[in-house]
Amino acid sequence: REKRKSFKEFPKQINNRVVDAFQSFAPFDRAPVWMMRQAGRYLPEYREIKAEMDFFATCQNPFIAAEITLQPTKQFDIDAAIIFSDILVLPKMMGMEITIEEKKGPVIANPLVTPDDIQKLHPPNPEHLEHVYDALFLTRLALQGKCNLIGFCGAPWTVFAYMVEGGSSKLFSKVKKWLYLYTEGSLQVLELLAKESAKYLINQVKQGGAQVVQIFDSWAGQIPALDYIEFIIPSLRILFEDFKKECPDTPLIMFAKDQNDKKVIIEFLKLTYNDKPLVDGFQLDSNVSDETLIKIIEGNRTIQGNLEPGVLFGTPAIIKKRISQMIEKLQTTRRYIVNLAHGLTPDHEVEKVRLFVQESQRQSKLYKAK
Ligand code: 1CP
Repeated sequence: REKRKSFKEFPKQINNRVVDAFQSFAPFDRAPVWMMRQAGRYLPEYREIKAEMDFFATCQNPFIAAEITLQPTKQFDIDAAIIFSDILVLPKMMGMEITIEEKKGPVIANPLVTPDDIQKLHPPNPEHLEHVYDALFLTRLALQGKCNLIGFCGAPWTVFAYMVEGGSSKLFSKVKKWLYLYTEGSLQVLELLAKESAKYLINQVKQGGAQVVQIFDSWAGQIPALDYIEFIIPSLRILFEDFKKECPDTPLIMFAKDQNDKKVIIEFLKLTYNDKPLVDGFQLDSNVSDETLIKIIEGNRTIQGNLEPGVLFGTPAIIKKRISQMIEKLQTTRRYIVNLAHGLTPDHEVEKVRLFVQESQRQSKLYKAK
């Protein structure tokens, strides 16, 4: 940590494809490729580490977190590493008692039940997040410029949903009750999370060396576009603006899963600071309409996505066909990053994932040459 704080310069960037995908003038041989949840239980080398350690313990040990982050970069020729951590690390440091359980996923012992519980929340002690910046720093050094490094956080709405539901949910009825009944309290928590998330991302960039950041709003699609625009985008705006004031040149990717309605995208496109976009790119799920794509391309923003991860359970023939269709559709812009529509899961096979990476690169090159 001492070394990190007095550090001056990272290794020269050899492969900058992901960052370049945010600039139309950068040279282009093929689209970059990385995958959400590329570090995780489908990798035997991850399971080996996890067999002996609790999930948050792996996140909190910078050396282990960096090692897990690097695992997929050793398996595949990918263009980005995403730091191994979780969207629940931040609320854990703000007073929520969170554990990750084997079959259940996240479990929160003290969820927010009524607005009186908001008092339980406090800004994180900055010391308690330093391990994330340490892990990023170690990863960035170890990558030696061979690919870009991505930092991330959960979006306020998705993190709030876990804080209220107490874990994973099917109905999201508790958080919906909060939003429509305790609206004022909900907006207060969303704003607090937005401000703390911005600081967290700024530190990931300035202290850890993250080169791009992504915001995961995995449960964005649980409410209609109207409510997302009225209640959720204002807190996201605070997050984006606070971040861009400090890191104007770091690309920001928004993932509002199942919320790619054209109306929502237009709201995101309108958000600017000093005449520069606040959202530089959109991670898209597989249900995106042509209208939405056109808006993003006209707005000169980057597209990331969007192969349904289930396709990778299929035969090589269907995997190749769906990749080809995705590239024909999305690589019409130079600002394109190949990814899945959502994360890899423990049942994915390493060889199919390898086929996805190799085939995407091959077809992207061919398409470009056309
Ligand atoms: O490789 C990577 O992508 C980096 C690591 C990463 C990321 C980006 C992890 C590790 N989690 C996340 C983000 C995250 N965490 C999201 C947003 C992305 C998404 O929608 O998938 C969400 C919703 C979570 C919450 C969470 N944490 C879940 C999902 C539960 C649910 O409600 O469906 C789970 C299972 C966790 C624990 C977790 N985080 C990461 C891993 C590898 C795991 C599994 C732990 C294990 O059993 O090994």
